[in-house]
Order: sequence, then C-alpha cells, then structure tokens
Amino acid sequence: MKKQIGSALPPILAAVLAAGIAGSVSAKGLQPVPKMTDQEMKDAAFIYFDRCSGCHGALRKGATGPNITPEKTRKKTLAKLEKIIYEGTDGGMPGWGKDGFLTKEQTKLMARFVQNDPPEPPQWNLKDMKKSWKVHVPVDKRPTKPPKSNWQNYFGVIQRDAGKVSIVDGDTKKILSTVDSGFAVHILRSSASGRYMYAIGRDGRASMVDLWADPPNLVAEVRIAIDARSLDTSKYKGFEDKYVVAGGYWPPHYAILDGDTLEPLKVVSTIGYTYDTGDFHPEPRVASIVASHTAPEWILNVKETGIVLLVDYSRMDTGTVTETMINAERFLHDGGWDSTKRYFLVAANARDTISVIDTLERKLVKNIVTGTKPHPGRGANWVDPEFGKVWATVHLGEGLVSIISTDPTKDYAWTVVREWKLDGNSLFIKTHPKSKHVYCDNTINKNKSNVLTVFSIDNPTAPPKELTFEKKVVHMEYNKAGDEVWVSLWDKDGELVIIDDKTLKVKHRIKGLDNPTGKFNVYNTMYDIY
Ligand code: DHE
Repeated sequence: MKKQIGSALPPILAAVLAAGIAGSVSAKGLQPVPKMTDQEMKDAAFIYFDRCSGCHGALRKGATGPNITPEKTRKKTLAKLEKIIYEGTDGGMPGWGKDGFLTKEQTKLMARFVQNDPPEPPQWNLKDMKKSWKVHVPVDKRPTKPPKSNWQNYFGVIQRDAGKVSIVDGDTKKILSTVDSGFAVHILRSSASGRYMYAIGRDGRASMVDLWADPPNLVAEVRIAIDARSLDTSKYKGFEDKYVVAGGYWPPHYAILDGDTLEPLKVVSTIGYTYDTGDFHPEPRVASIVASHTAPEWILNVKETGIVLLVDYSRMDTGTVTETMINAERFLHDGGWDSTKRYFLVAANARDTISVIDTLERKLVKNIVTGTKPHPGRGANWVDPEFGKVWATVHLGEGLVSIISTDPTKDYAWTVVREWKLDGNSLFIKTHPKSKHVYCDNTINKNKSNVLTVFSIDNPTAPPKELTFEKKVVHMEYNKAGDEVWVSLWDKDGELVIIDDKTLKVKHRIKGLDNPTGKFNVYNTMYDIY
C-alpha cells in the first residue's frame, strides 16, 4: 500500500514536508546548484549587498528588479546569467562588467551565487544600535550661535564611493570640511532648523554634521540597520530638530533617534502583509521618508507591501507612536511633496504608478499610471502656462517626463496633463520656484549619460536644450537663491559643475571629488523646495 505522506503528522509539519516535495518535483529541468567555498560565498555576499540587494532585495524576492531566487535563476544556464550580469538588460539593469564594476571572475562568481540559496541576513536590534552609537561632540560642547556666513546656502555633497560627505559654502564655493559617513553613502537631509545635516549610508550608518561648527563637523553617528536608504527629521512646530527617523532595507524596520545625539530610542518592524492580496512578506523595506510640516508625522513608504505609513511621533516622550496605514500600491520607492506640501506623490516604480497621498484627509487620492518605472527623486513642481500647478517625474524604464496636475480644483487634477520625450532612461528631475527651466539627467541612458536635458516652463512645446559635459552627469540641486544649478560629474575623479540657471552657462567647477552623486542645499532641503 502506498504510504500517505503527512497523514499522521501535525498540520504545520505536513505542510512544510509537502512544500518540500512539491519543490523537488518543480526542480525538474532546473540547473544544478553550483558548489561554492565559504570564502566564495562571503565574497559574493559582499558584492551582492553592495550592488544587487537594493533592487532585488536581501532575500532576492525582487522589487525594482525582478525576483532572482534560485527557482528562477536555475532556469537559466550559468552562461546566460553571466551575460545578464556583465552586459545588463534593456529593463534598466546596469552592465556591471561592461561598466567596469565587476571583473569577468566576479561576474562568474555572482552567477553561481544567485543559483545558490541566499544566506540568512543577520538581525539588528535596538541593543546593537545602542552599541554602535557614538557622540563625538556632546550637545553642551557645540556652538550656541550660527556662524556669520550665509550657512543656509551651504551644500552637503555626497562622495559616494569614498563614504564621505563634504560641506561646501554655496556663496564662496569652498569645501569647508569633509567628514566620514556610511558605506556608499546615499542621501542627506536637513533638520527643521537647518543646523544639522544627516546622512545615511547603505550600511545603515546614520551620521550627523553640525553646520554651526567652524568648520562643520561630525557630532554623532549610529548604525540603525544592516542595509538602509533613507532618513528624515521631525519638522512640525514644537518638535523641530527633536527626532530623526531612519528606515531599514534590512532588517525591514524603522528606528526613531534623538535629534541632537542620534541616541536610538525605538525600533518598529514593517514586516507584514501586502496591501492587495494580503500575502505575508518577510522583507517589506522602508523606501522614501518625508517629514510633514503640517502634523507631527513622518510619511514612510513601505516598498513591498505597498502601504504608506503616517507615523505620529507627538507622544514619543512616552515611547509611543501611532501608525495610520494607507493602502497605495506595491513597490513604493521615491517621491516628493506637491507645492502646497499637503499631497505626497510617490512612485510605485515596478507598477508604473504614482500614488498620491492626501496627508490632511489621510487617504490615497489616486493611483496614476505613468510610463515605465517612474523615478522622480523628489520630483519637480512648477506652474504650467496651460494647466497651472503641476508636479513631474522621469522614468527608469523609458525616456519620458510625465507631468501631473496637482491642482485639486481642476477637473483634470491628478491626471497626466502633458508629456515630454527624452532620448532614453533618466534618474532625476529638478526645478525651483524662481526658475524658468526644468532639468532632467540622462545618467542611465548609455548613449547620453553626459547630457542634461533642459525644458522651458514658459514654452513647454519648444524642443529642449542640451548641456553636454565631459563625464556622466547625475542629480541636480539649486542654490538658496534659485539662480544656480549644481550637478555632479559622477566619476572617481569627479567634480561639481555650477550652472547659471538664466544663461545655462557653466559658472564654476569644484574638482577633486570621489564619485559625487547627490547634493543638498540646506535651505531647499529644510523647506522641501523642489
Ligand atoms: Fe537612490 C533617493 C533607493 C540607487 C542616488 N534612492 C532614493 C530614495 C530611495 C532610493 C528609497 C528615496 C529617499 C527619500 O527621499 O527618502 N537608490 C535606491 C535603491 O534601492 C537603488 C535603486 C539601488 C541601491 O542598491 O541602492 C538606488 N540611488 C541609487 C544610485 O545608484 C544613485 C544614483 C547613486 C548612489 O547612491 O549609488 C542613487 N537616490 C540617490 C539620490 C537620492 C536617492 C541622490 C535623493 C534624490 C533627492 O533629490 O532627494
């Protein structure tokens, strides 16, 4: 008689065994699991964390990039995987070998690695954060007055591969200081008062620079996660500079820190269920975070579950936070405010959607379908001569600027009212309330990565102008006055190029920077001007 598997087993164990058996049936036709030494696994895990996990996830279940768990990767030969890793894809995956980041040997190693089960990523608890916490300059040893300079026109500039942040005086264009920050440092944000600039590295290290010090210096740091991308501070009246919140990619959680010292105060998990199908997800990563100016709240976008959290920090003095969970769309990534700072527009990039959140009525207004993989950074707000107030995004997957009406009094509100074509995929878009131009980079367009495309606000149907540079150009930021645009030439021997916004001529260059990427003007970042 045939034995019935699971008939005498507790239901949970039976389910596990049945799943295992189903797995071995579907294992038919899969490539064998390549053997790897412990050292090879270690080396590959390091590369994976540095280059791949941001898009594919620590558990490889996919988000901006597809699911690459072994049941998918073992359907391909090693040669096919090596080709994808080395040359990239039209879907937006970089050519890691072709672009000079991985050698042929490393490419082969990574192809074998992704056919193996992912190693279990470690946990990172409040006590680990506390152990990593360092205050370099105690609060009572810091200056009590701001410097005489126009410090609100300082810029924080990321030197990504050096893991450093430079503070540049926007008036004199001099580098005032360069401080250590996290590995592959990702973004900077200003405190509500503008005095502190906070950085987050991909290794989860949050660092805090005091701009009142002469020269600006690193005053505190803490590691909030193993892998992270974003942070912001409390900006609501009465809570200015009081707290910092930082989001983890792994572990999937957010940590609330003291705004003066970065002391870790509380950690909250984002593990849960997808908003639509209600499926359990083990890795819902915290993507963009923004501080509300009109409520004691942060808006946290949880990528894999598609849920926007409004986190009320007004009772943090008792260790309490309140979460409002808004169903939006899966694969939330980056986003920014409309010009009134009531509506937050966030890209669900793998769903080709912009979700609009009304932070006053605390609900989703609409999911707007745009082009392939919208990627706004924080987006750009201006007044279109025909449609009035608009906000716009560029796309990772196609050469398109989608321009969305943000005026709720119009019957075309929250629809795409205008589109501009680019020659290929783009990363960031930027303008300023005082500018007549909208800038788009072409960083991930293989043929034009050294070109900025500039559209005219007053003449939106005119062909755009192009500014050409010697090297790959990425991310734009205005100065406080809104009459200069700062861009990064992204290279080992990189530089900042400062453009006169009226004439579109180069005004100044700051050389000798190691892979400069994002740059953030203090005033514009304090007030979320973009
Ligand atoms: Fe970013 C913003 C995540 C790759 C430079 N990036 C963001 C935000 C997220 C994010 C969630 C929004 C933060 C916010 O507003 O709170 N970025 C990711 C990734 O997961 C991804 C795709 C892959 C990875 O492994 O990290 C990734 N990012 C990059 C880059 O390759 C860039 C160009 C250079 C770098 O750091 O390696 C890059 N991301 C930036 C910058 C911003 C950003 C400069 C902030 C834009 C702004 O103006 O606010």
